[in-house]
Order: sequence, then C-alpha cells, then structure tokens
Amino acid sequence: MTAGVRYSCLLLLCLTALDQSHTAQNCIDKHHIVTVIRQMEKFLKGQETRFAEGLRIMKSKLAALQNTVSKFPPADQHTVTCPTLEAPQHGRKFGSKHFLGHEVHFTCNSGYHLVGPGTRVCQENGSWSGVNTVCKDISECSSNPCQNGGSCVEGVNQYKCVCPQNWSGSHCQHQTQTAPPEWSVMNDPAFSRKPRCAKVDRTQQCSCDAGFHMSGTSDNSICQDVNECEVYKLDRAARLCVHACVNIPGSYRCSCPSGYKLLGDGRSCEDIDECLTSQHNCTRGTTCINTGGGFHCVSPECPKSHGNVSYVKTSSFQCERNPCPMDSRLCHLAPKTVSFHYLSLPSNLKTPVTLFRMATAAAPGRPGPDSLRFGIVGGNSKGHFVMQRSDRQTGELILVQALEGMQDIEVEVDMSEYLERTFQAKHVAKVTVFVSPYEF
Ligand SMILES: [Ca+2]
Ligand SMILES: [Ca+2]
Repeated sequence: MTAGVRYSCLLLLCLTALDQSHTAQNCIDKHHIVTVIRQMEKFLKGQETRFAEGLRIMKSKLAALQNTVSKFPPADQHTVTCPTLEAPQHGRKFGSKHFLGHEVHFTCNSGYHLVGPGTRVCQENGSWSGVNTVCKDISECSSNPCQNGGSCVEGVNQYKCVCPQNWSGSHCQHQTQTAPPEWSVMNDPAFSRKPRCAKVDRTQQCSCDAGFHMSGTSDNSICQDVNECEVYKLDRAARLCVHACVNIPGSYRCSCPSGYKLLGDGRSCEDIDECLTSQHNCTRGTTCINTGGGFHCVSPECPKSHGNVSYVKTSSFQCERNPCPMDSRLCHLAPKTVSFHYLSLPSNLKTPVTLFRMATAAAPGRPGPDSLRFGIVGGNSKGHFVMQRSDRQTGELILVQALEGMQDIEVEVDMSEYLERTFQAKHVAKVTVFVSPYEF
C-alpha cells in the first residue's frame, strides 16, 4: 500500500469517527489530523505535477507522429502509379509525378487552344481521369477574311480563300473573267449540296456548309465541294498531308502508303514495325529487320572456308575465325571476326550523319592494341560513305551523300589492330542499309 493511500484511509477513518462521536479524544488529536491533511495536499500537488508532465510528453509525441505521417503519403499511394503522359503536340505538360492523387496540367502554345481536360488526376485504378488532351490550332477563318462570297479553307496554321467565279486575289478582292477554278469539284453529285436559303428582309439569303462554296447562277445556285488538296497542292510549306491528300465532300483526309499508319495529328505517317508487331513471315533461322514501309528477313552467312581459314557462327550476327596454325600467315591476316549490321533509313536523310560505330574490345587482363586503322573495303563505289576514327578506340561510318530510296546498299568496313606497330588482328563489319522510298 502506497503512502498516499495509507494517509487517505487514515483521514477517512478519523473523519468518520469525528462525525460519529464528536469527541476528539476517541481519535488522533487535531494537530495530528492537520499534519496528515498537509501531507495529503503535498502528495496531491506532486501527483498533479507528474500527471501534467506526462500529458505534456504525450502531446508532444503525438504532434511529432502526426508531423511524420503527413510528410509521407500512405504506402498504397506509392504502389498505384499511372502511365507516363506525354505533352500534347503544340503544347506543354506540367507535373511529372505519376502516383495516386497526383495531377498533371496541360497548356497549349500560342495559336492553339486546348481540347480536353486541362488537368488530369492519377486515379486509384492506375489510369488518368478524363480523356486525352490535344492542342488544336485556333481557327484561322474565324475573322471571315474572304470577300465577295469567297469561302475560307482552313490549312495548317493558315487559311486560303477560294473565290467564286469572276473573283480572284488572296481575299477574292479582284474581279476577273475566268473559267471555273480547278479546285471546285464540278459535275459530281456526291460533291454538291443544295444551299440553305432563308428570307431576310424580303431578300433570299443562301449559304453553304463549311467545306463548300456557292456556285451556279443567282437563280439556280448550288454548293460545290472545295478540293482542299488542290488549294494547297503547290504550297509545300503548308502541305495538308505528309503523303497523300484525299478530297472528300465538305472536307479532306490524309492517307499513307502501305506499310505506314496515319498518326494522331491526321497528316503524318509512321512506319509499321512488322517485326515488333509479329506481322512478318520470317521463317525459323532468319531474323526480321524492320524497314520503312516493310521488313526484311535476314540470315547472314559466314565467309566460306579457304585453305587454313574457316569460320564458325557465334551468334545470329557474328562469325569468328577458327584458330590458325602457328605458321599460316595468310590465316592470321584473314578477318578474326566478321559481324553483320542492318540499318533502316528514310530517303534523302540529311547528311553528314554517323551511321555506325566500331570499337576494339581487348580481352580482360590482356593489353589491348596501341593503335587502330579503319577503312572501307567494299560497297562505296559512289562515295556515299567515309570511315574515320572518332576517338582512340572507336571508328565511325559516316554517310556524306544523301541516299535516295528505295534501295539497299551494302558497305563493308574493317578495323586493324596493331601493337608496337605489329599487326595483331583484323575485324570486318558488313553494314546493310535499307533506304525506304519516302522521306518519313
Ligand atoms: Ca473537299
Ligand atoms: Ca516497317
């Protein structure tokens, strides 16, 4: 029993006794009771201080804990991630975190306006809220720049006016006498519409839908499709389509050659990677090489054996010379390795451009060659390529003249290793370049 509890019992006994007998003699004298009360007060004071101190410590521990918890998100927020989002074309993306609850924001460059959500949030199911955001160019025709009944045709960041008969000029401001313009699709009912007419102040007002222009006489008017492909045909800088433009009633669409797909911007073409998407028919033992507009199945073969020289295939694209007899100089001069490389290039690639690098690889623990010589040993009859050293251990094959598609070119380069001016070994790389018929 603690001192405090003992005093409490004693006090309780005394008070009960006082109450019952009213005689101080039956209990401890008054002086003793006062002393006990003071000791009890002291004890309670002490308890109160310790209790307050305990509370203070607990409060500060709770605050520290709360602080720690709020600094780090719960564990499951780290496990949920959303796929990386790209900035829209002609726009920017803000925010790079892809955890649950994080936001990314989009803006568009000047001249473009945002279509879709400006903010997307990473959701619990690991996907972003909302749909894809795109930046569309602000309508160039919204200011109605074409005069005298001319129709405005939207282009890429620009517009053109197609003028009614007898009008010409960039804004149809000049009167002329000409035959029907070539961009107007005539004599094809699929490309004609009836105009929409209404009486305004007792006069008949007719108009055509977007993509059509008014034609015919004032009594018998008709809306003819505008051939946007013709309008922008000669304007290379403002070409509507990277490849082919197809005119359709009221609009146009772009198409790509076979082996290419149309990109999301509706005008560019991208090669289909048949090797990656298993759309190839390469047989076992051959390797699929993707090219612009198609693919190739290749199975490189090692050089034929001759004399003491023979090769073994060490991987799909590498052959190594079998060990030479000690006294066969011819064998030591033959390439020690022959490797095969395949490159796919678009037509008319801007030059100069480095196509291929070749480097020496000394065996671990052995001193490497102290000098290297690089050269082109075949396939450069037209001088398209140059082989040069780029650093102490590397040489590079550079395309110096543009290659026009479609063609396949094989160029063979070699690297000779020397140690203290003594020939060590030669390595040959056979580089095949597939040039696609298009510049994209
Ligand atoms: Ca059209
Ligand atoms: Ca392809």
